[in-house]
Amino acid sequence: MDRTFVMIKPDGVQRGIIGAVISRLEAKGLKLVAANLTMISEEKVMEHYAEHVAKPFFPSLKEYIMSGPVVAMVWEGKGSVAIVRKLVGATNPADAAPGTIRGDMAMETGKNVIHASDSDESAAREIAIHFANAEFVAYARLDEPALYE
Ligand code: YYY
Ligand code: MG
Repeated sequence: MDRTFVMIKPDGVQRGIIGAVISRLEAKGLKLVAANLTMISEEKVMEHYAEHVAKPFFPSLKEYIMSGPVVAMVWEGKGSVAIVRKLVGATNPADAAPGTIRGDMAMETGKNVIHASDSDESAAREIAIHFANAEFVAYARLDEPALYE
């Protein structure tokens, strides 16, 4: 089954909306298969945001991501990468559509609540940065037969 990496960023944790964000992914029908409340190390931030390290916003992005705990998660479901990106919405919350997490719960790009992998390749790469195989839990959701055709 397709997997995607999702992270509730420090602003989401500090604002007490962990549950609200997770509820949206659960309600969609996605299955949580790994989760970790953690402080992200500098090494992991550099790896995770490798594509952005040379960009002008990277120093502030790094400081923000390391400013408090994050909730790192892996969510499973058919087409989960594209589905979660849609649920998350545009990078700039001011442009994100109503009904999306960023559209409904955030104000500015630098504090946009949530990260989600942008492709299957990114998902595999990011999952490997943040989780070891032993951290995954295999189980069936009781509603799976009602979710899939
Ligand atoms: O994948 P997504 O999170 O929607 O956006 P990216 O373009 O990959 O940027 C990652 C992250 O960097 C973004 O969520 C906020 C931050 N950022 C920023 O602070 N300022 C920018 N101009 C662009 C991105
Ligand atoms: Mg991105």
